[in-house]
Amino acid sequence: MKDHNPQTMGQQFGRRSWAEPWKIKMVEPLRMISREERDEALQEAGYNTFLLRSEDVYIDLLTDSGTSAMSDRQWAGIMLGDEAYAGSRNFYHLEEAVQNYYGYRYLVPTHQGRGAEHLISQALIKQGQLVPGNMYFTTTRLHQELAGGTFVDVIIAEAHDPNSQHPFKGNVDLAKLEALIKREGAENIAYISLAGTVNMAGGQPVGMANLRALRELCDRYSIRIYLDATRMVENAFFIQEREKGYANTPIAEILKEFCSYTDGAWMSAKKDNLVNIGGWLAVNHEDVFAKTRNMVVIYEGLHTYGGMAGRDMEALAIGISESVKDDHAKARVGQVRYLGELLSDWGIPIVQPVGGHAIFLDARQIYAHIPQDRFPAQTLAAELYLDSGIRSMERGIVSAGRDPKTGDHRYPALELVRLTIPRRVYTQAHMDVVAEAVKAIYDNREEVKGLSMVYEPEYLRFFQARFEPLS
Ligand code: PM9
Repeated sequence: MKDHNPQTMGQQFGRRSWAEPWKIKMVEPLRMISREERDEALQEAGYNTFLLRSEDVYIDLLTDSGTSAMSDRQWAGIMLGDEAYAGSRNFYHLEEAVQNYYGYRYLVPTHQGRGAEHLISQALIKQGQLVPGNMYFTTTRLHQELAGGTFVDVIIAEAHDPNSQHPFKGNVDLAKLEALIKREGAENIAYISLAGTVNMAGGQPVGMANLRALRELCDRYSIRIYLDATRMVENAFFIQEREKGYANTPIAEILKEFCSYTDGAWMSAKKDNLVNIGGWLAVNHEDVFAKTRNMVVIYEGLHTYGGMAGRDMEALAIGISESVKDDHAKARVGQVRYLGELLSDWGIPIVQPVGGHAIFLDARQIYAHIPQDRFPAQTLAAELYLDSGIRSMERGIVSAGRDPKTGDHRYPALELVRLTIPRRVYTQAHMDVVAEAVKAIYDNREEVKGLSMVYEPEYLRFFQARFEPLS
């Protein structure tokens, strides 16, 4: 049995205990509706947690995207919005923050991450090219496909194994990548699509040594590396914790060094950067900047706001500076880990090691009797809501979608439910309530039969698909 004494648990962070480096100034009431009402809400939502009304949710662990609590400084920044159409001073603050903390030369603001994914994919991918990367992400891969590319997974094999304890499961398999380059030719590779703390693998980090070796390999073949920096601060935390030589390096420095080995990054600022809306693309090459800066005016807005209000950009600039602080990152990952350790101590199968932003329940193991095309993870997310009002997200066969060439379901090795922890929002007591609810579902696992899909949209089906329970 592991130790859940907060005092001793904290010792892993080098002091007696960890605690959030903030106190609460404003609260929002939570509401728990009855089981009958939850049953009705779930039916209305077609057993898809994305289709629930948030008012019907008690603890919302759907996502850490846009769900952070902003600080008093960020809210003060909102009042300093310069809402000029062009040249808002808040844009220049944001540009400075990205240059200072991520180190890239040029900035193109976007309304959120997928806006930036759209620009970089359209700018860099030629029809028929391959885009190797460390595991797919839903919106990222779709934009790469819509631009004419094909994503190729070159993550290490351990990433597909929920029980592997590899400290850097987000690493690229360099031998696999080099074999692909040799087979297909470097000219047929658009760029490397590298993600920090790989979302679909369970929030698993990439090591600095792996990235340095990747850079060296890519330099030999003149291939560029673009980074999905969405949760890169959390990746930097894991490097500080696990990689030799970084224990005394501040997270901000690790982040900047990591980015320095890449040619640019896209960002969903709704995660690490602690805002409710926003995104950006930042690059080092002037030609890529010129192209994407021109495209942004077609799809997002003028190049000095890219779909954000001036006030959003100010809150984002401040959020970036707060997000890279060591205390913040330790408390953020510490809370996720607290929940993970409670669940693993009760024998509930989760992806190991616990990642940066979420606990991933292993639905394949929990519902071993439900075949993957009866959507075990979707079923588990629905059951958890029904039991406790807790909202989570499917990250398995539904999220993986269909192969655009064959039209068949993609069958990912990982069939997971994500309990995603918003930043600076819930307390340790909420985590206890969540753990107890998951335990109740786990104890009842034999009773559950699975779902059938009765409506399937063409793109990113997990957002809007509808299901019915199998009897
Ligand atoms: N991620 C998440 O809940 C939002 C909803 S699911 C599409 O995890 C990465 C690694 C993400 C991500 C969004 C995006 C897209 C890019 N990369 O949602 O458009 O996790 O801001 O960012 C979600 P936007």
